[in-house]
Amino acid sequence: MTDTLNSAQAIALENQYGAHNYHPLPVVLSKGEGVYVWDVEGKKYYDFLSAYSAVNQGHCHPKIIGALTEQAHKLTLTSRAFYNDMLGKQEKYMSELFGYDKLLPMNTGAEAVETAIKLTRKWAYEKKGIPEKKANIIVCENNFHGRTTTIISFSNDPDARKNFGPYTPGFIKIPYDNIDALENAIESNEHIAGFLVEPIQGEAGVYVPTEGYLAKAKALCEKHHILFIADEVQTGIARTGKLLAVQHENVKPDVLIMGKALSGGAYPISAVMANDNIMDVIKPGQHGSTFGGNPLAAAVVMAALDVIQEEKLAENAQELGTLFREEIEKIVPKYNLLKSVRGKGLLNAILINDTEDSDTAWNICLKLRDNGLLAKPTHGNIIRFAPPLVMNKEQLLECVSIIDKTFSEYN
Ligand code: IF1
Repeated sequence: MTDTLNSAQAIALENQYGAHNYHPLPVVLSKGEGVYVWDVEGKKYYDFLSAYSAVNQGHCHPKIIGALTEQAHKLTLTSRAFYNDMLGKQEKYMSELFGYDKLLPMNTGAEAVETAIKLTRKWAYEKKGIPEKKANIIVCENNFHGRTTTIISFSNDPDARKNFGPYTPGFIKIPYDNIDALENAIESNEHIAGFLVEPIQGEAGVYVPTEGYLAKAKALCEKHHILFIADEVQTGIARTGKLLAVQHENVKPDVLIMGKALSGGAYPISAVMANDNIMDVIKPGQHGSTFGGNPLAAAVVMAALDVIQEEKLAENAQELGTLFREEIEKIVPKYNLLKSVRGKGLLNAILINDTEDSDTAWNICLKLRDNGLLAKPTHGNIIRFAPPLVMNKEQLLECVSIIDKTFSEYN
């Protein structure tokens, strides 16, 4: 079926033939370029979601697409049963850029989180001396780390976990951004192997922790010989104004998890990085995946990381993020519905003056769509705003005026 569909036809096909595991905003996109996307009727929008921070480099970045297409004509997949000429280059590139001895390449963010959990447990048994099957990993309430059965086992989101049991044991939940809670959990539980944390809780509603939280948490982990595991799948790759969000506090995780914008949205790529003393517990045949470490991903990720550095996207995110929050703060007093704005770099959220289970944020996103800006609520009263990091000042100010106009029309 290659004939062009209109929006209604495309939506009808998905409703009939697709699992209903999403409730998308009613817009059908067919083209993307930089900060813009177009629907099948040709209407142009600003993309203020960036596929949940996977398209940091902008839609269809020519350098990334060029690398993808060039490699696609050569060799796309060999499996790891053999070597390929691209993976070593990617591993060296990322080892030097992020400052770790080793990279374990995977495909999705959840796969990388699962990999980090397996790595931490194995390290705990073989290096820390925790009795087998007794390792505990501390996680935070309102976390989002993916949707596999083990990961949702430590979620407290009923939608993410209900009726998917039985659940994987070995996780201890504590409140986010609470150092005392972390210290208490470490001191009142035995066999702690790691602490898995999002430097900013994205899905929970862009919760930026108190300045110093990550550094204090890392220090506690060091003191108690516990691995500090940073999930930078959403906050990484320049999104918050630094290459990694943990760098705002000069924290070096023991285990670093990345995904999404590692590829600029052109290909599923994720990664776990650690130094040899941790990564060497994984021996041949103990972990992997069919596509993990494929040459096509390697070509894409090196181009995507080049773009981040060449176009100084972290610096741009830092500058435009500050401008965005300043400009939104100016319009907050105008609207009862507009409670506040928070975030770091170009990972921001607007809090709506309504309840979490209301549909106000959704309805506002429908109006934003009509006014040419695409965003999605994370909860009934929180709208995440995360444009591609290639946005310029004029475009950002135009988006602020679209948001202002939308709230003025909403009643
Ligand atoms: C969905 C949320 C965001 C992530 C962090 C790991 C993963 C994610 C911090 C897993 C993925 C995605 C998943 C996607 C929507 C989106 C999302 F709303 F689900 F929670 F961004 F906030 N760690 N987040 O944010 O990576 O396996 O998806 O590649 O599932 O609806 P993945």
